Amino acid sequence: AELDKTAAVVPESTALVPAPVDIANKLRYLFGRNGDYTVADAYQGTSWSVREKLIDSFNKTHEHWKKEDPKFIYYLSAEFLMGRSLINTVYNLGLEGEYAEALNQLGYEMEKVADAERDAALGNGGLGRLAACFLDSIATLDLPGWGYGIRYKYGMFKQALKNGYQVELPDIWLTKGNPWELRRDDVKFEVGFGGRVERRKQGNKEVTVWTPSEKVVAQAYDNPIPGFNTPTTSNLRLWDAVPLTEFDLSAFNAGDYDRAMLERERAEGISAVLYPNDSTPEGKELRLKQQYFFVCASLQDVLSRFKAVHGNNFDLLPEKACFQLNDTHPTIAVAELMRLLLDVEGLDWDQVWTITTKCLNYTNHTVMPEALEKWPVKVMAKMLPRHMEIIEVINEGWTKWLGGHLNDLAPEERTKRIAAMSIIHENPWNKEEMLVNMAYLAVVGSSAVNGVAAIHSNIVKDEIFNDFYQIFPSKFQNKTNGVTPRRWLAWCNPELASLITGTLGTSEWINDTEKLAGLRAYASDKAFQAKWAAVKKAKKAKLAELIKKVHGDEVNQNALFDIQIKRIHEYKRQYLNVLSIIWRYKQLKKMSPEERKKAVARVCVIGGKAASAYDMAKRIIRLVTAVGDVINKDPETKEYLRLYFLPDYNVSLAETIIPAAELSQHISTAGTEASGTSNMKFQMNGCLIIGTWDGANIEIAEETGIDNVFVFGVRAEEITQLRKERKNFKTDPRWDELMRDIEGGMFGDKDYFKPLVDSVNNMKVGNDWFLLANDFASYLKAQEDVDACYKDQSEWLRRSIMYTAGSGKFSSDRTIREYAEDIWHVTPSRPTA
Ligand code: C3B
Repeated sequence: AELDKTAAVVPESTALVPAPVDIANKLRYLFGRNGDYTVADAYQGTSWSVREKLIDSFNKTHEHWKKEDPKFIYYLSAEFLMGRSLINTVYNLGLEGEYAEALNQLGYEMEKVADAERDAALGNGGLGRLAACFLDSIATLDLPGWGYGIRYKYGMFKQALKNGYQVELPDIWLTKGNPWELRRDDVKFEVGFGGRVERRKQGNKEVTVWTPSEKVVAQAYDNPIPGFNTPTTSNLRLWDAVPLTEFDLSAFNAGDYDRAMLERERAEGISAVLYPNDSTPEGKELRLKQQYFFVCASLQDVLSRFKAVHGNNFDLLPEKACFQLNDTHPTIAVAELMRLLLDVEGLDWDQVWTITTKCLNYTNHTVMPEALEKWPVKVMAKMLPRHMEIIEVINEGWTKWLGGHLNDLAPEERTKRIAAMSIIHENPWNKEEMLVNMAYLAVVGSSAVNGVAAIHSNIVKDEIFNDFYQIFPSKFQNKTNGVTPRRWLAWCNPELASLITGTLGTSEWINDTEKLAGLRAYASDKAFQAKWAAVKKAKKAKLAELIKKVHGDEVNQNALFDIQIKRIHEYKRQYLNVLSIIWRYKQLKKMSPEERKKAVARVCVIGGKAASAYDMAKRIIRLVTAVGDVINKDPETKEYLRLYFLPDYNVSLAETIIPAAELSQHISTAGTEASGTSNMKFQMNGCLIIGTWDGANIEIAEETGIDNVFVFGVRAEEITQLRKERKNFKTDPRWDELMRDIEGGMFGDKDYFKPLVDSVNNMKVGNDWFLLANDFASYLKAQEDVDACYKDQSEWLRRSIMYTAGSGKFSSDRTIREYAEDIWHVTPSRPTA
């Protein structure tokens, strides 16, 4: 009999149920709670209630896109550093009034409730957070687009301090369930590894058959991504690895429990942990497995949707789908898309190569030469034998084509150039070993290659990929990074946002940050400056509260709040910051109490994680805590100078720290930081910058007015020469003094700090690769300029306002528009509200 389908039509979800009732409902039926809620309960009830509105919006958007069949952009990334979702979802969906009111009725404050959420920390740092900001902008701009990645069971490790040293604890983030995801039990794909490759005759055609020795299943989880001020809700699809057969029953029945569990463990191991490395790769096999796992599942998923609509008309694929490779991590996509179209769909090589290169694009995020991933041919051939074959054929074609193209060169020069550009090449450190250069594969296999800030894109063209640039100049582009002004200004700093909205007479700046330029007219207005200062003061009080909670100390809230938060890395030079803090301390010690009263007081905060195997970075953390231990207790100076390391720096901590910052430090050696993105977040929040002429600092200075920024240090063009001259470099006497202090045990732990001193101070070896000693004097001078400026509060506030006013360019909406127009060729498609 026909079922009456109308009987099953669900009314517009919970829209009809008042939010407080809905929250109580969720708590009762999902968690078995009846009144007497904790804050954690309030968070659960609220988020499960909000989730339904999110899913309504998600469904509407996807119904619309299904009908319209627009071209999609798929952002392939091993990392998505999403942070918390409740506030962002409520605000992006425009539900803040309703839910704040509902929570009030239940006796809770939204802010406290939001604090009960754990961060989704499926990323290391800048690269992962950029991917998250991009998703926010893609949805906000109504662009048909999804993110694709891995649903790590354990995200970025939790950092704790033990006696001042970093210890790493697992990030067990899924134990209480995750209201922001939807498991798609109908979306699963098999992913194989290892095994053998055979040719078989099929009719008069020879086909290639790969029989993997190991198979796992990729299980899809959707994470809806709400845009702001639009009905569009897009998607981040993350893959979880599960065993093919849930449980090997025969082995279990035979009493072999261990073997039965083996397959499960092996499969689950693939999506178990995020590699905690930032800007340097981990050459571990499991890492390649992770990369292939999510790329393979994502491409199968896209192809299966494409086929459902367009059948086998694969020439149409580049008009319906394009993929952005977020760094080299997903580069195996070049070989995988080839394989799927060749072996599974049975197309010809030339056709497949054209389709593949039209669909793929690659973003480079770092110039660190060691960070360009290279996999041993042996490893690749064993784990992905068919892909290795395909890469070999790609490389044969490529080097042959190069040979013809470089016809004009002398034979010797030509051979050298081809060898230098070969995707497969010798390991320079071990001639026995051949490597697959993933960055070269990405450049050859993509339509567009881009860097992430103007200076970085020039280094990409002129240095790292110069040979390729000479051959394909039009392939190379710049896309200066951006950050979402929703999370990083409007939602994390509502006080400043409302001052801006009140002053500009509109909140349109949230989606059109160029409008922030209107603040320039008020930069010197004393009354406006006073309001601006009051917001900063309130945010500083919040950070002071946090410091109190973590370290038990009250800090001087009139002091300059001076912040450096980012991954700990030698090239980012937290060490240089500490040296200048020690110098400041020593100067304060020499002063009379009267002189001290005239000094600018500072509260210095450093935060960031060190990769677990990065020994030098861990020593730097210990130096920060050891110096802090001395300074913060000194009764003579503690009113004027403090240094705190804030442990477990993550997205939500950044949302508290950045609005409170008055000075932020972006002091990488020129030419080493591809872009930086926290610099943009600080700028938006009216925080002054002390920085080198590096990454996006340059563009930020241009937009803010160079005179408003404390720029110091050598320029990128000088670096190569200066490194050569290191052995003859004459260090500043103040530098020598500080080296002696640390070496002499002024902060204890002499032996532990010795390698730190040696790394920058052993002139015989000519080290100090990141040129701290070269920039030391100009850095101290820039710090003096900071003090002088801070003494003139009106000038300081004028600059602060000019920062926010000049931040329009750094919205990720601008960045995404540029990607959409110049690389992806996707256009907005908005569902009706
Ligand atoms: C980072 C770079 O170190 C930053 O300069 C840049 O702003 C961001 O990427 C985003 O483009 N990066 C990273 O976090 N991890 C890598 N593996 C490589 C670069």
